[in-house]
Formats: sequence, structure tokens, C-alpha cells
Amino acid sequence: MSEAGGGRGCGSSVPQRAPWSLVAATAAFCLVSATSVWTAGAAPMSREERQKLGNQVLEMFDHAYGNYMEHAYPADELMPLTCRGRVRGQEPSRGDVDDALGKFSLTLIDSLDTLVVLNKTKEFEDAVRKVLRDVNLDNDVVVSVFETNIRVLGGLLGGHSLAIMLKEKGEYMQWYNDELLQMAKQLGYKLLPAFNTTSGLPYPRINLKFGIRKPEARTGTETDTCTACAGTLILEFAALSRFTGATIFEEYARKALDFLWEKRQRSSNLVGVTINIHTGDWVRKDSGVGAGIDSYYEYLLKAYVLLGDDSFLERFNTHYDAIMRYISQPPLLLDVHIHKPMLNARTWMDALLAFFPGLQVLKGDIRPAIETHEMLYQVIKKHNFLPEAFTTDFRVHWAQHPLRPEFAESTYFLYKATGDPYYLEVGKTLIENLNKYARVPCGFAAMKDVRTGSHEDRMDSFFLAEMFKYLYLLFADKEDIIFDIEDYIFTTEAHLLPLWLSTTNQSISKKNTTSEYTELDDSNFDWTCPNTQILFPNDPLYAQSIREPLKNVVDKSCPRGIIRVEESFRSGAKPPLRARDFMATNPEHLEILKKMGVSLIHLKDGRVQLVQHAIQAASSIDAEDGLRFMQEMIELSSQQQKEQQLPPRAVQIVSHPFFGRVVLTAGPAQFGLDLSKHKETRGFVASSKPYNGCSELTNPEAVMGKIALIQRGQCMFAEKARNIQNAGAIGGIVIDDNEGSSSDTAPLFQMAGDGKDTDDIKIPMLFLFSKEGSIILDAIREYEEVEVLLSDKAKDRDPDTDSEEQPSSENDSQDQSAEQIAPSSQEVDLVDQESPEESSLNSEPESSSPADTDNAASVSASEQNSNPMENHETTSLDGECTDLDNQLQEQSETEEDSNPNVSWGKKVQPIDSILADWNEDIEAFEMMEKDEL
Ligand code: DMJ
Repeated sequence: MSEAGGGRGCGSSVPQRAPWSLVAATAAFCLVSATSVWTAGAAPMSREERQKLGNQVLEMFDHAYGNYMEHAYPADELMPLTCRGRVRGQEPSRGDVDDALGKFSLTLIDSLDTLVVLNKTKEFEDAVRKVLRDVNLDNDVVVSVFETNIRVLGGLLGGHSLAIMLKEKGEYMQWYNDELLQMAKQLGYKLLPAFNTTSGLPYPRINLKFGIRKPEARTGTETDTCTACAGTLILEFAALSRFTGATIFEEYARKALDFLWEKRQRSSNLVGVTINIHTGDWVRKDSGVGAGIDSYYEYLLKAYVLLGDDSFLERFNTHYDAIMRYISQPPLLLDVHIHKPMLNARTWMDALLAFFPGLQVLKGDIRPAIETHEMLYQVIKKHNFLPEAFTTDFRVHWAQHPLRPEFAESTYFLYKATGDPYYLEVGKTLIENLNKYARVPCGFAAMKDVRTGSHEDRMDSFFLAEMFKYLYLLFADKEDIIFDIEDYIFTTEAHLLPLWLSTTNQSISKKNTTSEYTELDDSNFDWTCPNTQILFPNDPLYAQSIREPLKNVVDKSCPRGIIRVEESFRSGAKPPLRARDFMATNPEHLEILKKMGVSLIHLKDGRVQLVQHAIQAASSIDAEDGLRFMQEMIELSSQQQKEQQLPPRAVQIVSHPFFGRVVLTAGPAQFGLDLSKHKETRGFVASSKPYNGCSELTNPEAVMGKIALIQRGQCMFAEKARNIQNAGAIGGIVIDDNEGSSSDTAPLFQMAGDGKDTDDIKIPMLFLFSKEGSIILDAIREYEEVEVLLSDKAKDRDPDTDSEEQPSSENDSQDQSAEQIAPSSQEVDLVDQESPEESSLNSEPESSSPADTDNAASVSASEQNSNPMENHETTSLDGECTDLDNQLQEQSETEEDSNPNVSWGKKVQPIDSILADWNEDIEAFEMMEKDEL
């Protein structure tokens, strides 16, 4: 490294800046060149259009931030459906996700530097004053060290960075005297006790008031943490050290990174998802670039950019090489095992990996970035948002979407790198979808299920910290921003840290450099910055030419989760039996099973269980085939279980002032009109009398032609349905009597019949938990006339009908919106309705006593058929798929010749080691079963 902290980085015309000042904004560097050569391809977007979109982003931010400040502040987050603040302890626990909430006005702190990027300097000044006046960092709350670091410490430091920038400009923040930095330092000291482990890896959680381990702390006994949790501290901690001169923070973060690096799996150079903070053993040995690992890689590269320390780049490049060798299967990024990196650990991808194309731009590897981004965009076009997880053949694996910003982030960086207006169009689609599907009167609501379009009462702080920043910057010109964004680096939460920190208080840089780096093969490392002359060799259609072959990758996809198995076979060799082809009645298959050491046990309930004893296999190769077969079977089984969970139904409030924007998650019934069969029912709601609907209604005139609301309990669901149907209701909504229950925290179920013939029930019946039900009941109290649509998928709503923002067109909008949602008949045939993927769901008979209501998750055995052998999927490949498979097989044959890593399927491994590995793999799969993002 040069004295300036980085002779090996790109040459900078501003010597006092960080080494990679231009590449720090690699993206920006590329943009300068790339845009200047852009002459063809996607139609350029006019300045007016970009400005219009930029203004739309500003308006959307105001809607989100304004509602948070008005209805939630000083709470940590806004609950946009119930229009109030989320205060931890006052709402049912959502598990780990609540660990981000420390009663420290999270959303306000996370939004600070967004305000400046969006040119809202006055609002920034007000927000900083509020933080200084109101925020308490000494609460008796157990919080996630990772989330507190990236959102709160990062938010305070981003705010401080821009506060001093503004102060220097001489107009705003003249009173500012490093108060945010002092708060950041206070918070930094509060996080330090978490590092009190022999490894130096931090405990995952800490009590803000009591630290770790004290009786009052209620934490400090954990043994495991995720790799990203321990490896995503260096930017904030180093910035804190360099801003304040207190070196301890940077030292601790470096030590944790050094330990993770030491523990990387040495033959694959990959890291697992979870590590034991005391022993350093990998607890989960699967490895990808998404959940649990993502920002560890991001911080290695960005730490090099910010701190100018070569060791971080060396580490990043080593990992990157491994990622591209094993995990990247363009356009996919698939998790593998750290010990067996040619073995896929999953057949699905998670939404968090959408940041990776952006990181690849920073690295300068544009081609795979374009490919993966294009694949993700097609998934988004199919479902409007990126589901939390989706399979390798692009089906929804986990249907939630909490308004994550990663895809917008990558879109921004790719636009900067390529200058291709295609990415502006992508951004425009993101804006449209947010307004159309996530916008509610009181903010933006996360998607509970991208298939039904139902909402969750949640607006995470990262939505304000990141989404609006990246979307605004995407459409902004340099002069639209009051400072030079290229002087800063984005943290993983998109907080801005100034690059000049690289040359400030560097006393501890490189202190911990280990001798190991000298052993690494230097030739492997790319020490130069991406050069747009090479990336885009006079070809304005470069990005488009990479996207073109992928344009139908999602629509025309075929299952390919086990391609690696195929890859291990040369032509001529008989491929092993694959889980999806297995039939328990086929004698040939049973023979193969036996050879592989797999035995079949018929259970009393008619199901079949498989057990493998590698030692009973005919050979070590057969044992290994058996292991692969079992792994596929576990995957297939878990996949099928997921698919058998029927998407929930939707109750969409379509009357004023909701206009279809609020969509509640509802459970279906096993009787009555099946809403999944191209039907929907629309009507005004009315409460039945008696409210439990257990006897003939005394108010038939009130429910006639309407959708009756009935309370759960006292009699069977079917009985309620008959009573309201007899009174002339066109549908029914059963509302849970268990106060505070919510689909956010309780599993949905379908209402079971009464054991008798229920064919007489013709009306649709849906179930709402108490929280969702009370949204309708509150609406009745406030607006009297409340109209809802019962369906299996929310209908489009018009994004232009926000009455708050456009009061003049309110009435017009209302009419338009109502029309767009559906014609006003009760039942409407839909032409383009996507049918749900499955038809069974946990079911529950109606409770007759409160005690029964606790059994909400019970499964009726007759409906459950999760055993792959009884219900296995036979996937027929069409012509194109066969071609693809052949092509892949051909590719793999070539690869196999040249790449020793591919030949694991043939090599002979001692039985002991197979057994040991097998146990490890089964453990890893068991952990994966429990996996949460
Ligand atoms: C953000 O809080 C950060 O980007 C983090 O690194 C992971 N993702 C969330 C938003 O999805």
C-alpha cells in the first residue's frame, strides 16, 4: 500500500482521498465512462422522465417517513396497517426479528442520512435534534449486536458524517458539535462486552443496559452466531475509532474478522452460515452468499476500500474465487457444503442474495452481476416482488417479502456501471409495484404473501434507510444531490461513511496482519480497478447482449436442483437413482436402494421411511450415491411440505379510504365456495347477531346480501356458515375470539367441516385472526359502510388513488379504483387467475372451548401427505429442458476433464470418512430444516 493508504487501488485524482476513492464508487467510475459511450440498446430515458421518477421517490419517502413520524415515533417502527408504533413487549413477539428493536426510535435513526441524500436538509436538522432530545440508548432490552451495529451505530455515524459535511458548507447544522458521534461512541461501548469471548467473535445479543451475562442481562449464554453477524462490524467500528481516536472498536472488529478468516474451510475457502463463538466450529456447514453470510463478504471488500488494508482485499479475493467456482452457477447462486463444495446444499435461493450483483460491480465482475440481476428481475416480474425464497425452477419457496432493498441496490450499481437505461426501467417497475401493491393509507406494508398480495403489519426501518436512497440515486443527476456521493462508501444498511477516514487515525491498521498472506498466490488477485474500456469494449450493447440469452430463463425454467449429481457422470455411465424418480413399487429401484445401503421401512400409518447405513452399501461409490439420494430425498420432502401449504386467502378492503390497498391474510374453509377456483366474492360487511353465529340470526335483514362477520367459538364453523347462509349472507368471515392473535405470529389453518356432508354450504367462508379482524371492525366503527373482496389473490389497486397525496382527485380515484378491483357483481370469473399450487393446508375443527383454540397448528392426518414416496413429483422435461440438461451434461463433461473438483462422484473414499461426512451432512440438513432468514 502506498502512504496514501492504497497505491494498489485505482489512481485517484484527489490524493487525500482513500486509495479506492474512484472504485469506492467503482460504480460511479464505470458510469462516467459507460454513459459516455452509450449510444444504442434500451431507449434512453429523458431527463424529464428521470426527474419525474425522482420526485415520485421523494413523495413515497414522505408518505413512509411522514406516517412513521406522525403515528409511530418515538416507537422503533411503524405498523402501517394498524397505523401505530411497534413497541417491543406491547405486541406479540415475532421472535428474532424483534431483536432489532431497542426502544431507540430505530426508524428515525436509520433514516437520518437518507434525509440528506434526498435533499431534505431542513428535515434532517429537525430529525437530528429529535434524536439528541429523545433517544435513550440505555434501555433494559436485549438487542441483536449485528442489527444494532448496522442500523443504529451505522445510522448515527451516517448522520454524523453528513452533519459535519453540511456544517462545513456553512448553511445548515451550524450548531452541531459532534453530538451524534458522542451517542455513537456511547453505543459502541455498550456493544463491546459482547466481544468477551475467547475467540473474539461477539455474542449475537446484548442487553443495552446490563450487557452480557449479569443475572439481569437475560443473554450471554448463546453459543452460536451467524457469520454475517460476527463479520459485519468493521466499517462502523473502524469509522467510530477513526472519528474518535478510540482504537478499541476497530481492534475488536478486526479480531473477529481475523478469527473468521482463520476458520474458513481450507480446501474450499468457503465459510459456513453459523459458527460456535467459543470453539470456532462450524455449526452450519452450508455456504452461500445470502442469508447468514452476505455482508461478511461485503465488508471484506468495503473494508479494503474504506481502510486501504491489503489483507482485506486478499481475503475477499480468495473467497470470491471460491464463490465463483462453487456457488455461482450463472445466473443462479446456490448454497453448497463447505467440505463438499460440489454438492448443492439447497434447491432454493433467498432474497438477501440480491445484493450480490451490486457487490460484483464493486469488484468489477460485471458479467455475472448482469446475469444474476436479470434472473432476479424476471422472478420479480412474475410475483411483483422477490419472495423471501424461491426454488431453482423459480417457484415460490417462502412467500413473504418485507420490502427488502437489495435488488434496488444492485440495480443502482449496475446502472452506474453500465449506463444502460434498461436499469432505469427496472427501477421504474420497482416504484410502480411498491405503489401498487405495498402502499397503504398509513405507509408501506410488507407483503405477507406475494402470491395473494396480502399484507403484514410491518414496515422495517431498512426500507427507509436503503430503498429510497438507492431508488432516488438511480434517477438523480450529480447536481440533484447536495454533496458528492463518490466521496462516501455505503455500509450494508446504506449508511454513508466518508472515504477520507482511510487516512485518519490509522494507528491500528495492519497491526493484526498475519504472516499467512505471504503464502497466498498473489497472481490470483486482481489488484487493479475495473477498467470500463475492457468491460465495455466499445460495445454499447454489452449489458444487453449478456441479458439476451437469459430473457426467458424464469418462464421456461426446468427443475435443476440436482444438476451437480448429473455433472459427476461421464456419458455411458448409468446415472444414479434420483429421488424425484424413485417409486417404492419399482423392484429395480428397490434393488438400487439396497446396493446403496438404503433400507425401506413400512410404517404402520402407511407411510414409508428410508434409512441409510453406508456400511451396508455394496461399495464406497454406492454408499456415496446413497448419501446423495438421501440428501435429495430430504430436500424433496421439505420442498413438498412447503408446497403443500396452501397460500392463504385474501380479504381486501375495497371501500373508502382503503380502495383495495389493505389486504388481510385469511384462512380458507374446507367447505363452501372454493375461492381458488376462479371465483371471488365482494360485498359490504355486517356483524351477525348473535355474534357467534351459533343459532338462527336475529338480524337477517342486516346481513342479507352482505358478508357476515361472526366470532369464533361455541359451535362448529359449518354451523355458523349455515346460520348466516340461511339469513341470506353471501359470504362469511369468522374472526378469532382469541384476543391479540395474528397471522404474523400464529400459523394459519383451514376451517374444517363438521364431519357431516357440507355440500349444502354454498357461500365462501374465510377466517381472520383477531388482529386482522379488528382492522375490519375498527373500519366499521369509523366509516360504517365497509366493503370487502374475498379472494385467493388480491386484485390490482390503482396506485394513483392515494387520497392524502391527491385530495383533488379523491372521488374520481375512488370510482376508478373500485372499478379496477372488480365489477360489482358478487361472483366474478377471472380470466388470468393464477391457480394456487396445492390444495391442502393444516386444518382445524371449530373449537367449542377456549382451550381448544391453542391447537391452531394441529394437522389432520387425513389431509397431510408429505411423504415424497407416496406423493412424489414426476417432472416431465420438455424439449428445451432436455436440451438444457444435455448442454449442462456436455459442459460438465468438459469441466470434469479439466477440473479435479468435479470428479468427486468417482473417487473412492474410505467408508469411515463417508460415515463421518454423512453424519455431518445430516446434521447440516437438520439445521437447514430449522433455517430462518
Ligand atoms: C438490511 O438490514 C441490511 O442490508 C442487511 O445487511 C441485510 N438486509 C437487510 C435488509 O434486507
